[in-house]
Amino acid sequence: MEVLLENLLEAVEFGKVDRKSPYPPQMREQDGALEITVNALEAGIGPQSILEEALIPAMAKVGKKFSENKIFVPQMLMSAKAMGASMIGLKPYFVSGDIKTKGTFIIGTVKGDLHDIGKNLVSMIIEGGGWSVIDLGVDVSTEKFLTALDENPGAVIGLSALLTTTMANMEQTTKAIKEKSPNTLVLVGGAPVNMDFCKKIGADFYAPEPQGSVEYLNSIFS
Ligand code: B1M
Repeated sequence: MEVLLENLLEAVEFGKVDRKSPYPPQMREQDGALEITVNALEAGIGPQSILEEALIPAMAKVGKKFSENKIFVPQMLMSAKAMGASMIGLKPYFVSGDIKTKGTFIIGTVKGDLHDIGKNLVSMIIEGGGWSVIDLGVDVSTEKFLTALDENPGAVIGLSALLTTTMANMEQTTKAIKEKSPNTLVLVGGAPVNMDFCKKIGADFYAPEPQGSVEYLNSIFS
């Protein structure tokens, strides 16, 4: 049983999606996250254990290696793909409520901004950290964030911006969220954003990379 969880952790950490995937070369001909998850469920390993003992630690390792510049965007995307393959098997348990998440994280790239590569990485690392993620996509209006918050009371909001011109929209959205719901946590990030800007607009936390965001969330919702 433990071997399956160890193998799954390794498959996600190194981005082995399924058996037929040629990546990474050193794991060729081995089962990937897809098959190992099916085998683990069939062996009676609970979905919560799969999440907590394999996927979350795998993504924590990936996030740490990325923040230490030991791996780069392509490797991170392969790990995201592998995690996605595992999640296919776990999805029914999320839907039925058999898997408990730490909370809901609503993320989007702010209005006027179409950059989504960084936002997708943040989304994936936070999901891998045990959160239920609602990804609103790109060019997300303030109204759309507010509606999503109405539908998911208690959720944390994450805003991404890559353009200096759209940082103004990040400020507008943050202010609207805080006005409507002062206790809602707002996390911000993206290349032109920094901690000074975060404080100036009244957001709660800025992280330069995804791992910082998930560590902040874990410190608050442990
Ligand atoms: Co655009 N673009 N782009 N672009 N683009 C930049 C951002 C730019 C710096 C390039 C440049 O001029 N050197 C520049 C911005 C200049 C500025 O504002 N100061 C720029 C521009 C000007 C533009 C257009 C205006 C170009 C034009 O049309 N004239 C246009 C704008 C379109 C729009 O958004 N309305 C545009 C368009 C595009 C493409 C569509 C072609 C494409 C985006 C494709 C896509 O995302 N699907 C694109 C790309 C790829 C880039 C660059 C080259 C790469 C961005 C990226 O994906 N980086 C970028 C130049 C560069 O950065 N070298 C550039 C990789 C990604 C992993 O990093 O997004 O920073 P990043 O995310 C990081 C962190 O920032 C952090 O975690 C991630 C992982 O570490 N993070 C968070 C991000 N969000 C976070 C949220 C958090 C926490 C952390 O909490 C919630």
